[in-house]
Amino acid sequence: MTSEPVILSRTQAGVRTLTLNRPDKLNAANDALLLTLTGELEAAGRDPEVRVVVITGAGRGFCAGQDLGDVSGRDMTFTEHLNHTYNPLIRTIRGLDKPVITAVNGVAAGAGASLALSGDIRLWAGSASLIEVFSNIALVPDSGSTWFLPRLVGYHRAFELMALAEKVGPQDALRLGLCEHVYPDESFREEVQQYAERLAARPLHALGLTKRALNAALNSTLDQALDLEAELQQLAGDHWEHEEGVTAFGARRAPDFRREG
Ligand code: T3D
Repeated sequence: MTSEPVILSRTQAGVRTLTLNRPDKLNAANDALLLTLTGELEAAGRDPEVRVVVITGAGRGFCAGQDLGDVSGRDMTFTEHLNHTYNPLIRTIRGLDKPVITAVNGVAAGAGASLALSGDIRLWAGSASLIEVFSNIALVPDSGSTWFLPRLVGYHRAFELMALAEKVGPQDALRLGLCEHVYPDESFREEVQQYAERLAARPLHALGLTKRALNAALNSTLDQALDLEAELQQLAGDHWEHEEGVTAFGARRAPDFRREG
């Protein structure tokens, strides 16, 4: 008997789409899903064909967090489990030197909410929602939610969302800065692909350095940020992409950042 893969992978026009594929459970995460997703992200990072990664969910959910059916009888402590599964996943997303889009097609709950927030760009469908559901089962928000959410909405709003586990819908998510765009359900997957292709045409090396600088700046002083910008600007300025951008500007044509330098 062959079972369905927990992660579906497809590449189109430089965009690798990784789809969480446990739709009957709203893509609740088991270890196989988490470890496979991390491995797929690492592989996408190494693959020169891939310029942008999209993470989305099959069916009506994005990710309902930890599969609660998988917890009892586990031979790991919570700490060990987080360090083995969720934490490497979130670190891989933030550390990848390619843009990662989280395409939130439906409910994102618990660690699924953290995953939804972890993308460089967060695109939501009209029926998407986010719930910091952890307190419903008397757990602490994990997988980065305590880091992402207060930076987006401030301490007090973050605490309230976590304490009351209230559902945030797309309009509130836009207002609060939890997502960049909301698209209708019917055209969501096409809109995500179009957006990702737009991003894929941008200078990949420079975007990777930009991501590195922004991630570092979230935890640095202005002086440290200025120093890192100066260092990374040298790497960007020495790269063929920069020459292509300047040449294209002078020639009054669109730059071609997809060609190999
Ligand atoms: O290392 C560690 O273990 C610690 C890490 C923790 C990380 C976490 O993520 S803790 C939080 C775990 N997640 C939850 O507590 C969420 C539980 N689910 C819900 O609260 C609700 O399902 C939703 C709000 C997400 C969606 O509600 P609704 O009404 O749209 O759907 P539903 O009917 O509740 O769920 C549909 C099916 O998915 C249902 O199965 P059934 O009855 O049709 O066979 C339901 O049991 C299943 N499902 C949903 N979430 C989970 C799940 N099955 C297993 N685990 C889930 N998390």
